[in-house]
Amino acid sequence: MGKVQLSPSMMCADIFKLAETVHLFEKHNVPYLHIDVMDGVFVPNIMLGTSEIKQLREFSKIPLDIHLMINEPGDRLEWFEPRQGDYVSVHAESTRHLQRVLAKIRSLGAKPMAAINPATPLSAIEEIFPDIEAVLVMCVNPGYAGQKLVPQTLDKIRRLRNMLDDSGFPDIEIEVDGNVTIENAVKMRKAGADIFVAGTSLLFRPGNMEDHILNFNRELYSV
Ligand code: S6P
Ligand code: MG
Repeated sequence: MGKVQLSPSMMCADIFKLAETVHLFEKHNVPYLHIDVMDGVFVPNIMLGTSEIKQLREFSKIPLDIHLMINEPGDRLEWFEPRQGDYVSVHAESTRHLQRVLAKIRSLGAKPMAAINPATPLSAIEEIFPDIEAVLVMCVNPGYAGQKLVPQTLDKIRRLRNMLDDSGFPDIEIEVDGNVTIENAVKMRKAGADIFVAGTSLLFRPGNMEDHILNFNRELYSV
């Protein structure tokens, strides 16, 4: 298992406080900014696009964790100008040629990640372990913030961690996305998660964001 890493979900951020929010993430060495890209077709919502990504890149050096919830992502990868240090995740359900799209992400210089919805079995990705650096386990159905954990995804994280370790890929990281509260994050960590997408359940909940970061660090680093 790798180290605990936070990836704040920027679609949950208050756009009027964006600068101070990103500065706070820099102060606390947050390793990624999670960028949800939704096309209104693969998921029933439309979210962050190329101009937000460009502006964030100009403002901060924090690598991006670009979560593509769009149909046929392979045709549009260049739009997001993937960089070294970034993660780009594509859904196994969104393309007929998952391996080709993952290989293209690598050829563009970023780290490929395969994403799976709660209903998608682990067998959908077991053949492409050599092509990825991480798996994104969706713990809610993608499309919206503020949803409740699909409970069986906890055991799925555990089975995935075992499958990765047993098949010789112990360095592949597991990212979890959806309803990552402190309480759920502790369970997800025990199951084998490394990267935690922090939305309205964690950093963007009411209260002081810096306290939420410190509290997460305190609770998670001791698990
Ligand atoms: C959902 C998206 C996520 C959300 C995040 C929100 O489709 O992929 O990244 O932004 O899950 O977090 P929360 O805590 O509101 O569920
Ligand atoms: Mg996401």
